[in-house]
Amino acid sequence: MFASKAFALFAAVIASVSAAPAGTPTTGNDLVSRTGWTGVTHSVVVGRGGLHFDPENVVAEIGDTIEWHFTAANHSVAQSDFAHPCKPLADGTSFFAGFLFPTKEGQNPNVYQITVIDNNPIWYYCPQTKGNHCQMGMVGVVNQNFDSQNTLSNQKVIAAGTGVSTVGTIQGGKNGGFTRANPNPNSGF
Ligand SMILES: *[C@@H]1O[C@H](CO)[C@@H](O)[C@H](O)[C@H]1NC(C)=O
Ligand SMILES: [Cu+2]
Repeated sequence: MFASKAFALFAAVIASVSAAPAGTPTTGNDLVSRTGWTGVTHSVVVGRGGLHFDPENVVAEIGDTIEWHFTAANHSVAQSDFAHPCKPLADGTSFFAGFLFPTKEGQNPNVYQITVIDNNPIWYYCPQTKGNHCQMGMVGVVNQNFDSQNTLSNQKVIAAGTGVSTVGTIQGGKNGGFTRANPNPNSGF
């Protein structure tokens, strides 16, 4: 029952992703004009060192860009919240990069970017279900609240006990995420 529901979600995701071809900015540019663009980009390398985001903890200002570079395997990036890792946000506003970055070696020619629109922590995960990447600790955060118990190590404990990962159906979400050709090939390396 659960598995077929997850499959239906994946089918919906694939349909929505193909409607927004790789390299086509969608809502990202609108967000930049609304938040004010700082010109600062934080690169995160996906899959370096195994099931890991590197760095997995980023501190960013409003208007900064977070840019994920995908190395070998078939990873993605999706937004969750601290209490519910490996799942999209309940209100449907998560970003999800899609499974558009399968890579045999080196890094994928495309990156995925979001814009930081407020000071709230942004928790995210790799939703790859083959190998349970999120449950294995493939989670990351932007602007963690360092004064709270919501730490990355606690997030990994909750993720380890979470059932099969699911994803939302939109690529951009409230952070205006979009896929584009890699503008900074060596950034993060
Ligand atoms: C990547 O992973 C997704 C989700 O598991 C899967 O649907 C897709 O077929 C995979 N792509 C490749 C090229 O292996
Ligand atoms: Cu992964």
